[in-house]
Order: sequence, then C-alpha cells, then structure tokens
Amino acid sequence: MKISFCCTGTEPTPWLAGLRAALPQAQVELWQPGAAPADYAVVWAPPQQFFDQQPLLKGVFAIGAGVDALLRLRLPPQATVVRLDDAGMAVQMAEYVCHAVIRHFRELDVYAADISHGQWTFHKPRHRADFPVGVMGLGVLGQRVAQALTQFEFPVNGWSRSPKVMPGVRGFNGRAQLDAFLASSRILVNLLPLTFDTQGILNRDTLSRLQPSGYVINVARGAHLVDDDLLALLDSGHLAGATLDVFRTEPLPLKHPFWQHPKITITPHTSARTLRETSIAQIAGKLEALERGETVVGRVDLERGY
Ligand code: NDP
Ligand code: OXD
Repeated sequence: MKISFCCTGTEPTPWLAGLRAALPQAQVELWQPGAAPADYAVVWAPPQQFFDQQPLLKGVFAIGAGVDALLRLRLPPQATVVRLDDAGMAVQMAEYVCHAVIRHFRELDVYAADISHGQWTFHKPRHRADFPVGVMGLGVLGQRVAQALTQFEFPVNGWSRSPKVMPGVRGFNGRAQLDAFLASSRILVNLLPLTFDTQGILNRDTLSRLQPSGYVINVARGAHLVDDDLLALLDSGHLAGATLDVFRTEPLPLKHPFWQHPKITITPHTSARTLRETSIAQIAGKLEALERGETVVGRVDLERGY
C-alpha cells in the first residue's frame, strides 16, 4: 500500500517517520511532482497538480478539521475524504473560547489597563445571566465548547443544522431559528464549517441581531465574517468587541485595520492546533478501517461541504 504525504507549510520529516511507524506495512513517501500514483493521501493545502497526478486514491486524509480549501479542488471522484475528528483540538478550542469569554465578561483587559496606570480600582461585578453565549455549530468542536461554557454557568445557546439535545444548552436549528438564536445571545462564538451556506454569515444583518454590547469570537474561518460589517458595528457601539483567530487572508496583512483596533484581539490561527502524534494515530486507525471495508467517523459529505 502506498501513501503520499503532501502538506504545505508542514515540516514533513516527523510526519513521515510517525506514519511509517504507525503503518509499517505501508510505503509512505513525501509527494514530488511526477511521483507514482498512491492508494492514500495525507494532505493539507495541496496543489491541484497533486490530485491531477493521483487518480487512483482510495482515501484522502486531511490533517485539519476544516476541509473548505480541500473541497475547492478537483478530487478523484472515488476517494473517501476524511477530516480530523477532535484529535486533541476540542479541548484546545474549549480553552481558547472560555478564555476569550471570561476575559471579556470579567473585564480583565480593563483591569490590566488600570494596573498598567498604577490604579487599584474595583469594577462592579457583572451578572453572567446578562452574558448568554451563542455557539454557532454544534459539531465535534462546538459541542465541547458549549459544554465547557456551561461549567462556568453561562447561559448557553447552540445553533446547528439538525436539532441537538445537550444538557444546559438551549438548542436552535436551521435558518428559521437563526434570528431567535442571535436575539438570545450576547456573546457569539463561530464554530461552523465554511460552506456555500455559511460564508459571510457573520454580517451586518446577523451581528445586529445580537443583544446590545455584543461580543464576537470567530475561531472557524475568516470568510465567515464580513470584516467591514464588524468594524462598522464596533464603531457604532452595537458590538463591544471581538476576538478573532481566523482571517480572510492569512497571515493577516499588516495594513489590515484589525491589527490596531482597540476593541479587537487577534491571534494567528492558533485556537486549536493539529497535534501530530494524536493525528497520526487517528489517521492510521481510520486508514486500516477503510482497508477492512469499515465506515469511519469524520468522513466528509461532499454534497454538504463538511
Ligand atoms: P463539525 O463538522 O463536527 O461540526 C460542524 C457543525 O456546524 C455541526 O453542528 C453542523 O450541524 C453545523 N453546521 C454546518 N452547516 C450549517 C448550517 N448551514 N447551518 C447551521 N449549522 C450548520 O466540525 P468541527 O466542529 O470539527 O469544526 C468546525 C470548524 O472549526 C471547522 O470546519 C474549521 O473551519 C474550524 N476549525 C478552526 C480551527 C482553528 O484553529 N481556528 C481548528 C479546527 C477547526 P449538524 O450537526 O446539524 O451537521
Ligand atoms: C483546522 C484548522 O481546520 O486548523 O483544523 O483550522
């Protein structure tokens, strides 16, 4: 069995060593243009040329959770596409989002500014009941985040395509319930996949529906957000702030207003990182399951786009 590794922006040596150790029966090679066709591929941001030269692939394993960029390429029609399913990302995402929510709710930036000015000042405690958090996308990552937020006793709303029942989470689903979900939320966390249906979903209309002094946390994809709409709502005061981990162009161009905006915190697409050992173990297990003719979780539905 041949496995081709083609991950742009990833140091290949430890991945190749890890995949070879986990799948000793396989021949695992770093892809080079003109390489012989493989049976499986392990990819991140591969060029179209890769798939054009790999017509026999039975399976394509992404080393990330989001497959929006992959699905924009022409893939071999018979290939099963599999994404990472948690693989250690869910707890990281829960940490990141809870940190952003609590930092905003507890006014920790205000305290930091006070302290930097030598001021020992108390601010009136705020009520968490006044800070309902809405989580868009209740998949592998969104559910973990929503559950973590309930541990801190925030009111939590969740929005997904199909109905979900989660303890402590008020569920909304489908476009018909989107407005009600937004109106019930003050802090909005985006954990949707980027698809035809969800691109630009964080826009002037939707963000205006959040409760006054809303706060936006985008940890999914930059193209979910209409940048100018966010800036306008921050400047009008309808939104109090935003924490953004993902951007339409990455790295975020230095001239982009998000870098300097006093109400925006940015991080460099780091909220949930791919963990190599865990990911290799997951990919190896699923590849062997596919070889045995079994179904695997994390299989991408190409029609839905996630
Ligand atoms: P999942 O596929 O497990 O979950 C997606 C969720 O979104 C599901 O609940 C799904 O609904 C819902 N959804 C999809 N389309 C719609 C729609 N049109 N309307 C309403 N709900 C919808 O994905 P993950 O949780 O694993 O990952 C989510 C995203 O997080 C990834 O696609 C990626 O873009 C991003 N990500 C970002 C990282 C970072 O470091 N910033 C790291 C990892 C991922 P249903 O349950 O009904 O299918
Ligand atoms: C992912 C990501 O989708 O890193 O896994 O954004």
